[in-house]
Amino acid sequence: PFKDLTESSPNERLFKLDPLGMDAESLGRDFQHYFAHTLGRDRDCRSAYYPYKALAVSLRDRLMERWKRTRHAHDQANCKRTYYLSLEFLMGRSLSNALLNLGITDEARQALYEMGLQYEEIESAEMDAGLGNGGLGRLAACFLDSCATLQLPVKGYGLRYEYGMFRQLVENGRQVEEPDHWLRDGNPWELERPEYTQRIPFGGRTETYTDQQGRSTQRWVETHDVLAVPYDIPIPGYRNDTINTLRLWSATATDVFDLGEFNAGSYPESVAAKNDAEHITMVLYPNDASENGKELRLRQQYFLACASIKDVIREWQRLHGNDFSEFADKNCFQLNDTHPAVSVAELMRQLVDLHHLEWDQAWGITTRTMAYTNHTLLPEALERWPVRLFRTLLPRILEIIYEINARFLSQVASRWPGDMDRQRRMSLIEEGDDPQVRMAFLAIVGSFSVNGVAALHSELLKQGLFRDWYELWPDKFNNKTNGVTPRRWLAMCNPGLRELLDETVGEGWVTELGKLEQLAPKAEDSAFQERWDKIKRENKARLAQMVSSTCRIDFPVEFMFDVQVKRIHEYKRQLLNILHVIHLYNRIKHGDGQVGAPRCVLVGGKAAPGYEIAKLIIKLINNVAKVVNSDPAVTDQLRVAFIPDYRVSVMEILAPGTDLSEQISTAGKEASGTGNMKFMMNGALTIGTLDGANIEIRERVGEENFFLFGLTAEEVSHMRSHYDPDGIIAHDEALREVMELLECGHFNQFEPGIFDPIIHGIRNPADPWLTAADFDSYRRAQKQAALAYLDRERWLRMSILNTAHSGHFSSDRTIAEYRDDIWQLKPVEPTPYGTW
Ligand code: GL9
Repeated sequence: PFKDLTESSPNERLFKLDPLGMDAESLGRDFQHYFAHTLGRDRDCRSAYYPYKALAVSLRDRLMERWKRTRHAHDQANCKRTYYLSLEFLMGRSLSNALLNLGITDEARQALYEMGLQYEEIESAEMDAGLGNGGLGRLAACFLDSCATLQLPVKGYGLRYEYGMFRQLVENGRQVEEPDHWLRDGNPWELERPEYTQRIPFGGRTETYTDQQGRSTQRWVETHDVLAVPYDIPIPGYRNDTINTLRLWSATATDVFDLGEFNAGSYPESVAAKNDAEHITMVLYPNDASENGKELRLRQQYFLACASIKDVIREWQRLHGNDFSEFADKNCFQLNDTHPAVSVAELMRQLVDLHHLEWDQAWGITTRTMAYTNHTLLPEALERWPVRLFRTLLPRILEIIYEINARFLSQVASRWPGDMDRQRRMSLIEEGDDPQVRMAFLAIVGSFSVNGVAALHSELLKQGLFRDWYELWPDKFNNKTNGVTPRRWLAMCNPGLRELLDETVGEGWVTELGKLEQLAPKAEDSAFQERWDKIKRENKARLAQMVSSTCRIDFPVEFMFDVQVKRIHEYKRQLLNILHVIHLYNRIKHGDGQVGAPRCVLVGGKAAPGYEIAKLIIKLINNVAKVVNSDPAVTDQLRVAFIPDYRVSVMEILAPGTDLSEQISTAGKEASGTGNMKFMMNGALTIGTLDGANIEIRERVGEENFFLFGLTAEEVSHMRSHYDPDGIIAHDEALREVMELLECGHFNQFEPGIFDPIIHGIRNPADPWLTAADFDSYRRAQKQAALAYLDRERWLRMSILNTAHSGHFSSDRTIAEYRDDIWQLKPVEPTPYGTW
């Protein structure tokens, strides 16, 4: 639809922009222009949204030229590139992050101040981009920040969901979900790129035909195509002029003209088909760690894989024509869990069917290009898709998976002749009444690298879930312990601490977090402790302000702030936390003064809408909170709140104001955790099990600065056969009293029996989460923490040491490992101004 300009000579001035001013004055000028002229607002504007938008667009202008120079540099360098394929990118807000990374936070504040506007208010007018469920999606966002900061040619590929993670309301103590129509008022951070639209096939059938060279080949025909339109989001590096790209695909119908002709005489049906197409990117699936075989979800996965690979190959052909011989040396796809694993078969399809490579050459390219990250050990989270679904939705992909499987199984047969059980175990197809495609196995055969996300997790993968595969290909397996970006999770969210760190160790810590080690000698310095304490109290006051306005509960800053925020899931054991709260309540009621420091317990997180027991745990937390907070005999020792709608922007206030971080999953279940790292960086102490990255956190900070409790992963797996919760409860007075309160209906006086499923779960010998088994050890560790908190100097020293030793958990370290061990990437500087 666009006129081809290549014959005319374009006006160079159109393509060479002058650098825009980064000072308060030029920012203010642009702000006023957008506010008054583009958005058409004036002094009567009551909403913070328009000032937000005016500032966002002024900033976007300043990103744009750097963005183009980064793209140009990547083209010129003809360098190797990585594509991070993920169904989730939990970006949160962009404004403060862009200001921080461009280095103009103070200038923007100044410009607004001069117009009588308050930065904080404007910043909070931005909606969170909640295109993810939890840790896995937020990890993808942290990784993009680190890739841009390390100037690596890495592009994110994801979906532009019209509705992100649902908004959580709490009504009568229960979770209520509301759709999150985050794009309703527009999104100033995205740039639509209709010129790079791709066509995605679904349905139809396959047939054999003879090509021009006389070869018999398969083709996929009579497909119902959907269009994928890309929207680009700029990802600024930290003060280095690099702007990388997150490309999100949006589904639209092929034009109505086509539809009308195809479905002549059935206009309403054609319009319905248009709707069907657009449903693909309508909504994020809100399931944490468990899939339910919904066709729409498989459509989303294939849509992402097909569009992204076509986009990469289009770019490849623009630079290299039809020569794919160096494709694998120049491209790498990192699969964020099995969600995009269909990419293995799709890359094969495009190479063989669309670009006419031989199978063996295409397989060589695929298996040198794909890398897979596993994020969970929970067996129920392992994706399997019914073969029948593939047959109707993606018939050509199913044939390719069968072919990959046949060739793979013959490899297994020659390595272990006659071992039929192993062939059955390792087959990509799980046989049965309703045969299934095992997506994790497809990811492993198709990849040259398979990694877990913490040391323990990577070990358990090799010994358990992927044991057979580790025996076959030991060199594929590796560990990449997760990390979080110190830009958002320290410099941006904790400005008070940032200043102190700048002054103490120099500003370099923001990109070299290891420099925080220089804080360690200061941990004993009482003047330094005073300053540390003052900053923490200010952050606690900010946290308390939020709790007060959203929950109507007062959190006194002298109390210990004890926080557990994450998805609500049985393995994460929010239940263990609340049992301990009941225990404290019981002790205080009985006049036991020795509970240590007074504390405020805060819990937050969303439950998957269909996960009934998780939703009931939310109800229990709220009911316990109500009883505790309304009892004047305990409120000077204990307060409890459930914070609704936990999300990235809420964590930005919680992490800096937390004293004690709850990381209490059943050992062997939490692959890594990343919230644990955000709290540690901000000087919280951890109470935790030997699970996921907790183990590495404790190793770094030292056992004396970490409150450890609970069974080990090994003990957990041995406990299985002889677990006797009733026996444990009978012999543990504290737990017995807690259970009595729960069982007599103390927290549900007017709702008899509602917590029975929770009570039965705790008393069930088959309880996989072993809540009763860890209670006593947890209670003791909590007591240690509460006593330690009373010793101000000791606590402050431990707090400082937590920040000091958190350098390892920067996602810059994680990404440097991916870069060196998996991606083999070199950094690229953006092309300087005025040279192209
Ligand atoms: C998760 C793991 O459960 C976490 O332990 C891990 O830190 C992250 C990132 O590697 O991945 N896997 C997973 O499915 N989720 C994780 O958080 N779930 C969600 O993102 C909701």
